[in-house]
Amino acid sequence: MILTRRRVLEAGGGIFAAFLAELAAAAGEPVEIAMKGKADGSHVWFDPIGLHVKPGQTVQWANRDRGNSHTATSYHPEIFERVRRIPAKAKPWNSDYLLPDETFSFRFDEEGVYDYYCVPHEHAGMVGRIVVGNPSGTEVAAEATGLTPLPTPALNGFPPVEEIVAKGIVRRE
Ligand SMILES: [Cu+2]
Repeated sequence: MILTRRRVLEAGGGIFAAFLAELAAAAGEPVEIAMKGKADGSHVWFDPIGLHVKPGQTVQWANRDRGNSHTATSYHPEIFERVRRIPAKAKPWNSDYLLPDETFSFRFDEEGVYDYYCVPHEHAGMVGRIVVGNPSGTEVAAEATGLTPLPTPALNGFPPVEEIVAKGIVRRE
């Protein structure tokens, strides 16, 4: 495992969980993305919201929110007829509803940018982005007739690809 000096310094000054996730990502081990929410349900989010992994790496989503069910669902025409926001050759996924402490795993083989959302909380901006490898840019399919576009809070939620690649992990609460 090789971590750059900058990344080690950043992690040392940050949150330990993020450091562990970064170590796992660097080692090609499964990385957890938590589904979180405030106790009163006023805010829900993926933590981290942005994650950089290697091709072939597995990501596990875990519902760490006592008060809500969540999903991790890729933007893809085959799943709820959504605009595709994952690489053209990639397989779409849908965790279905995860109850508190339930998990779902998916292996990312194709290099590229993957955008996903939580079905019941997309309109609250509960989305996430995973960058696999070092893609040349965000590949988003052209708007196609009959597919449901993203609501504005979702569109505004994705961290920039460059930020994810630079930091490895992007957290926003
Ligand atoms: Cu949710």
